[in-house]
Amino acid sequence: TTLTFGMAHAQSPELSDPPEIDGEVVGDHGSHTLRMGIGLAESSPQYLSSQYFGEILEQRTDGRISVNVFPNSQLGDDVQMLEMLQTGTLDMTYPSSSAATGYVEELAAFDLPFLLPSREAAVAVMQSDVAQNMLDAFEGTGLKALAFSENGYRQLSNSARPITSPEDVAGLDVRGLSVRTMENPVHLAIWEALGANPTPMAFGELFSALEQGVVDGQENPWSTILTSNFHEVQDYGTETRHVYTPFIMMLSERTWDRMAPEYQELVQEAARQSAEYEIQLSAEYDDWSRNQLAERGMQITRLDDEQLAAFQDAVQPVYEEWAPRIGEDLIADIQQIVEDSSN
Ligand code: TF8
Repeated sequence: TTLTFGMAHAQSPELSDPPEIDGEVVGDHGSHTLRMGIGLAESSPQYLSSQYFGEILEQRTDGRISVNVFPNSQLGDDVQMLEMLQTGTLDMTYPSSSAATGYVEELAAFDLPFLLPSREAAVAVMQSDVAQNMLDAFEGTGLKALAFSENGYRQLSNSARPITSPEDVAGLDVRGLSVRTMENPVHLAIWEALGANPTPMAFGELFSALEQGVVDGQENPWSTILTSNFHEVQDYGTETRHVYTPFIMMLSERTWDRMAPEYQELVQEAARQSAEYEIQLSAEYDDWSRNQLAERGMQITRLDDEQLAAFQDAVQPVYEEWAPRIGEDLIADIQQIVEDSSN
């Protein structure tokens, strides 16, 4: 055995093994090598479940379909990679739903703050007909949307000061926090409502922007903050849980159209199975990541009910502006699913 010194921290939590792959090997319909670009690092649930997706396809086609996963935004960012899928220069990607609202506007419902109060509620919504309709609505965009999974609850990190209230974000006698957001109008509205100075930016540029102080902070799930090493350049974290962001596994429609129907069915099934696994991994990562970040020196604030309510009140204008545009009926349907899921 080799003893590794200086390994003060575990690299990942106790993670569930991927579910066993079963099912027959399907018939020979030729070979496909699928290139898949993702935003996050090799240690992320996004990467681990993408690898699992590839294993399912390899096993069930005797290696005729294989998947090469390119992590760390090395092929581009969510928005860029979606465009690459449209033109057929990339086969697959795994963006946040927030990056795809330009194709299917209804997806912006997921960007509304404090809409999904629990992971159970979020999963119920992602498995509902409402969500399936959103995936189906990609028809004709050049993108085949395969399955929803979990990016997760977004939390605020920054390098300037501990944040416990919207006033801390806005800054009374100091300047407001500059916060990097995704390139999504609802997220911009959220951070404007909180008094921040929001700056939309591609995820791939974020680490160096934080490092160089181009922005003070950003917001992402604890697991992303950890696996992207943001704690090296961000001293403070606040558990705001202000938005639950889904991921969507995406395939280029051009690639899809080149596949035999039996392969298409298999790809769809493998996407669902790996999405389920990703949600499980993401849940296992979440609290563990917050504790790891604390151990690595990030000062983490958990908000009590009153403090959380102050954030919820401050973002009410986002609903007033955006609910009519996204669709009141759609939002009501989602709220109904949330309510049913807690009974
Ligand atoms: C963001 C998103 C991203 C993911 C990933 C890069 O902040 O949360 O972390 O979509 O693909 O841009």
